Amino acid sequence: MMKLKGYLLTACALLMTGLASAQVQDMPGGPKVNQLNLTTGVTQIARDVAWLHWMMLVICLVIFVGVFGVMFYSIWAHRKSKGAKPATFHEHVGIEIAWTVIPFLIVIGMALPATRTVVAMKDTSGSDITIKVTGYQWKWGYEYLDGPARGVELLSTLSTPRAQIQNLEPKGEFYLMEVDQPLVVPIGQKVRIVVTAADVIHSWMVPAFGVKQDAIPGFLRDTWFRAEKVGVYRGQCAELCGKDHAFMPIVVNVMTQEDFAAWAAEKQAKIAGVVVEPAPSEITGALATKQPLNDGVNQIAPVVAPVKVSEARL
Ligand SMILES: [Cu+2]
Repeated sequence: MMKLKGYLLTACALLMTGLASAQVQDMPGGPKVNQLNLTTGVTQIARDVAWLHWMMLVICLVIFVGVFGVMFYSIWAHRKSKGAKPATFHEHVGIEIAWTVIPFLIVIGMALPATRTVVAMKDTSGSDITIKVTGYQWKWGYEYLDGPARGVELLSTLSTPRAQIQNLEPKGEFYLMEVDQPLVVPIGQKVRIVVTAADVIHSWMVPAFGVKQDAIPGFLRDTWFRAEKVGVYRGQCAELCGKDHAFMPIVVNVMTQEDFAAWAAEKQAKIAGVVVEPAPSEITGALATKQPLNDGVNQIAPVVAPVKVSEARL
C-alpha cells in the first residue's frame, strides 16, 4: 500500500513538472525553450559571429573524426596480437612538412575571417548616435550623448515583482528579463555604445546584436550595433557582479526612426517640464543655472560632451 502511494506521488510530481515546463514559452526577443543554437541575429556582426561559430565547429569536428578515426583504426588493425610489426623508419621529410603546413593553413583559414569580424566589432567610427552605458549593482544607466535624444538619461531596473522571484505568485512571460525603462534606439542607425561601470565589473550583452562588452570601473570601452529589425531584444549582465547579478537584465527597444524621434521629443519635453528655475534668492554660485528635479523617472538634463576613445582612460 505504502509502495503504491509512493508511486502515485512520484507520478503526480512528474505530471506537475511536465505541466510547469509545458507552460514555459519562447520569450520574444529573449531565449527560446530548449534553445541550443546561438540567438538569431538582427545585425551583420551577430550573423558573422554565428557563421564563424559554425565554420570553426565543423572544421574542429572534421579534425576530431579524422584524427581519432585513424588512431582507433590503427590500434585495432595493427595490434600486436594480430602479428603487426612496427615500422622502423626515422624522420620523413614529406610527413613533417605536411603536418606543419596543413595545420598552419587551417589556423590561418580560421583566423582571417575571425580577425575581420573582431576588427569590425571594434570599428565605432561614423556612428549616428552615441549612448553611454553605466553598469551599477544592480541596474543599467543609459545616457544619450548626441542625436535627437541628447541629454536623456534612463535608469533601467528589473521590473519583475519580488513575489514572482520568491515563488509567491506565478512567473510572468518575461521573468527576470524585463525592465521599467528599456534602452530605445532607432532602426538602421549605427549606435555607438560607450560602456563603463560605477562599482564593479559588469558586462553589457545583447545576443541578438552580437554585442558583449565588459563594463569596467574607471575605463571606457566602446562597441556598436546597427539593428535591422524593429522589436524588443533582451540580454543580461554577463560578468558576475555580486548577489543580484541575475537581476539586471538589458532590454533594447528598436523603433522606426520616426517613432524614435517622437520618443526622443517626448523625453526632451519631459526634461524641460521638470526643470525648475530657482528664485533669484536661491541662486548660488555654480548652481545658478538649472536645477533638475528627480520626478522618479531618473531624468536630468546634464551638460554632456561626446566622449572620445582617446580620452578613454579616466
Ligand atoms: Cu552586473
